[in-house]
Amino acid sequence: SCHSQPYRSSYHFQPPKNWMNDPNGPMYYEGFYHLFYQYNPGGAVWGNLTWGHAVSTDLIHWRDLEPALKPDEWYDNGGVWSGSVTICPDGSPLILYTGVADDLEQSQNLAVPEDLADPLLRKWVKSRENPILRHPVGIDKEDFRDPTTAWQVNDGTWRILVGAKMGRDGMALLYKSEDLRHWELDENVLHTVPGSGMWECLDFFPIAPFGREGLDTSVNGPHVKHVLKASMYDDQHDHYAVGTYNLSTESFTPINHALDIQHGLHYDYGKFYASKSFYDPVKKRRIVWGWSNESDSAAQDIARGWASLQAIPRVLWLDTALGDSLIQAPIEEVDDLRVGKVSKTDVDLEAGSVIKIEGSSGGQVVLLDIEVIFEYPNVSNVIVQDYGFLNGPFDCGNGGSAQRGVYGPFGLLVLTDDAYQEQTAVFFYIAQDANQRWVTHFCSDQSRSSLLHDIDTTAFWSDVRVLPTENFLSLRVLVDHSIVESFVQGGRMAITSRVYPKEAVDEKAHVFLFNNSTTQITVRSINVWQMRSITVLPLA
Ligand code: DQQ
Repeated sequence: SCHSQPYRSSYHFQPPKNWMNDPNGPMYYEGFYHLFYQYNPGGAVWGNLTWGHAVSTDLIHWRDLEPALKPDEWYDNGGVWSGSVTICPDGSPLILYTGVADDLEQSQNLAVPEDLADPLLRKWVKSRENPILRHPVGIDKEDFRDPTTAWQVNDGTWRILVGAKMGRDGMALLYKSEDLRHWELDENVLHTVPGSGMWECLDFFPIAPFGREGLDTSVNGPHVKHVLKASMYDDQHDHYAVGTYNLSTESFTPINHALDIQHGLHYDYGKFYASKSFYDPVKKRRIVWGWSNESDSAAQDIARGWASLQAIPRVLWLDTALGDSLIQAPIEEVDDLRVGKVSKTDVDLEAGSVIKIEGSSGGQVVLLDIEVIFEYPNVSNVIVQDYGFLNGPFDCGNGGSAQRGVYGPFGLLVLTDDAYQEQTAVFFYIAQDANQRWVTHFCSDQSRSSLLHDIDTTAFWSDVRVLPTENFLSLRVLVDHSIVESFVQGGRMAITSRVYPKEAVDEKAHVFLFNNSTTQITVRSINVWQMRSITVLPLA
């Protein structure tokens, strides 16, 4: 194309053109990873939803195929919406998805591959029994969607969840089946939270008590914990809780953090929504995909001809040090893209200093993988186990990286030009709360990221739990043109942001360490890798 496309991603998935939103039904089948996604074949805005389809052997290099499901039946004419894949005991995959009828009624529907011998599974057949689930009494026809992957319990019967709301109460409706085709609403809802609004794209899966290995969706037992994730329509964030799944009461109970908008845990405190996980039997891991929406105007999306990308696939495991939350890390396949490493150790960052990471100029500096470890500054009483601090005195939205405290802000400037006209700051800020306890915060500040207008430059932040044994703060940042993904303290929290620099593009984008606090900060180590460039291949 003659138009320059500085914001298209390289190693983050996006289709060759048009609109994309939620990841749907990710799975592994006969040598290929499959990713389906909400896709508008007709343009760069939300609408005409089909299931786009792409395949890969390594979750990094993708080939885009023709859409797997199109709106062509009375029950899905208004859109083939989100859903999941279940791998049946015979190894064959089955899609459950939400169809939207012309009158906006949402129903759950089933589709199976036409030819199981085709590892690309290019053709899918909708069941003649569709719709297999209509909205129950008490649930509005427009509040009933996004079926989960099914799991099988001890007696051989199956379960799924469907997101819903009753009044203002978001809930996970539980359905039972003997054959994965005929489903009955259980008298219990798996979980509900008063006042939380509509729950979209539910995800429910087991998690091992120790180690990084993932569990297949039907695994259960006395030591297994479960994760329930709800994409909350009201605040457009993916909320989750680690808890216990009690089969006799068919209920889920969070261990510590309630699954609510005000106090709950997020997968990501930035732009990451409608996520969907799957079990990868090849590398025995649970991987989650999440949608990262644009932050600029629809007019700009239309002019560019595309909108949205998928965050890098993340491996999930239990944070055993805390026991009530997850660790997220980019899949290890990302490391294979690393070239041209620049390293430094023991860097003293004087109060008020900015240090350019030499060697980060030239080449593909808009494609980076950065790992940095700071010494934890010598504050007293740094142990803060409490959560629910989001309304505390630190407010990153008010000044962002231009604030000045004793122990923050310090961190990185990425996609930043030499004159600092444009800078995306990802940084730590350690401050005392109302009870004089030191709390570590992390912020992704987009407020000075672009000279362009019509861009949402909201800052994203949250607190980070730091254990008494941790005398460091770690940060990993993936940069890919218009996406900046930060993984903090080994993946204990994450923030994804979208940025659109005008000047700090191509060879004019640089990386800096900065310390705007009044105290010297020590960088134990920093590694910056440039990443090889990749493009999604269109339909052959
Ligand atoms: N997106 C889909 C719905 C889902 C929403 C429609 C979440 O199925 O609830 O595109 O982003």
